Amino acid sequence: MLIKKPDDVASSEITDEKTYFNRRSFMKTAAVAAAGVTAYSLFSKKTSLTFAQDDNSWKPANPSKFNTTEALTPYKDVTTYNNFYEFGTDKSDPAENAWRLKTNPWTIEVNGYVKKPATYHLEDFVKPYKLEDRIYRMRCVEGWSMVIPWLGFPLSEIIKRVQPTSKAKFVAFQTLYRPDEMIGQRRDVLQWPYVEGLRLDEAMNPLAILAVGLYGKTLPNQNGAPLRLVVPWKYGFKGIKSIVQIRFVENQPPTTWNLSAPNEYGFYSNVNPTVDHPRWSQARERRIGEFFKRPTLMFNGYGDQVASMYSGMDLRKYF
Ligand SMILES: Nc1nc2c(c(=O)[nH]1)N[C@H]1C(S)=C(S)[C@@H](COP(=O)(O)O)O[C@H]1N2
Ligand SMILES: [Mo]
Repeated sequence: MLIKKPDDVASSEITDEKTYFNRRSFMKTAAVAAAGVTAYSLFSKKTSLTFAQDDNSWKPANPSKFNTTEALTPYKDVTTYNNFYEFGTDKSDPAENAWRLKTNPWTIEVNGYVKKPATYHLEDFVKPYKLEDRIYRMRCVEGWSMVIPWLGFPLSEIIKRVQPTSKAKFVAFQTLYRPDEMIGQRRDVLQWPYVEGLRLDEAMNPLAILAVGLYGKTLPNQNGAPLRLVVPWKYGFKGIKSIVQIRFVENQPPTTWNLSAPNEYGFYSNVNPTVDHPRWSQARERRIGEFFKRPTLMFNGYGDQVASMYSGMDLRKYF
């Protein structure tokens, strides 16, 4: 990770206390990253990757009304048990390989059916928004779950800013393609770049956020730095990482896991314990850190906020 000297921090990055890319949070992040690197060098790879992060005492600085009160998954698990195939297919690969990703400078292209298409520097893209700590249940299609305190802002804020036209019905997202750094992209395990999509009303739902951090700090690369999608009522794979393009389109866009195995992964991918994956049940899940499985909740427990978007839809057909 590139750690800038204070003098190198551009004035455009210095904003008010409530916004994110300010000098102080940047410096805190740099300190944590440095501590992680130091600890990392003490231990052998794949065994104990430790961070200067006190899991039990952490409290959200800007809590959201949507937060679950369930126990947080420890920082170490959130940042070492990952799916990010751009860095390899093992759970431990992203933590081991994602340091290669250069996240600064970073640009995000917004295009398609919008009144204000633009290419933004990350700092300009996120600067207007107040960040919240969003403590969400996350459920992977593989049958495990975590409770993660994301730091982010509603995706709807970006959508309002760029002003979709009446033709825009879906939002399509794309991850960076850079095989020099994303070494998993040198193999054809998936079609690169990774792509995902949401219907426009799903994207406008207040639960859908763009995350720039977790546990109050910038996102570790393995979790999708510098900017990733989080949609807590859907399986984890909808939460596309390291986003470089957001496109407003008329028709349902292709999605990576649907391209890879169309009978196993649909476009909607709502967490639904009554629709089994063709190769395993989705009725239960193992919360990382717990021994016994627990029942999976419809829409991952977010039905009150999202079920109305799917009324009248056959969720077995539109899985
Ligand atoms: N670009 C990209 N985004 C991705 C993935 C991926 O392989 N590549 N994996 C997805 C899957 S399957 C899951 S479960 C979540 C995992 O996010 P986490 O590692 O931050 O918990 O990221 C999703 N986003
Ligand atoms: Mo997943």
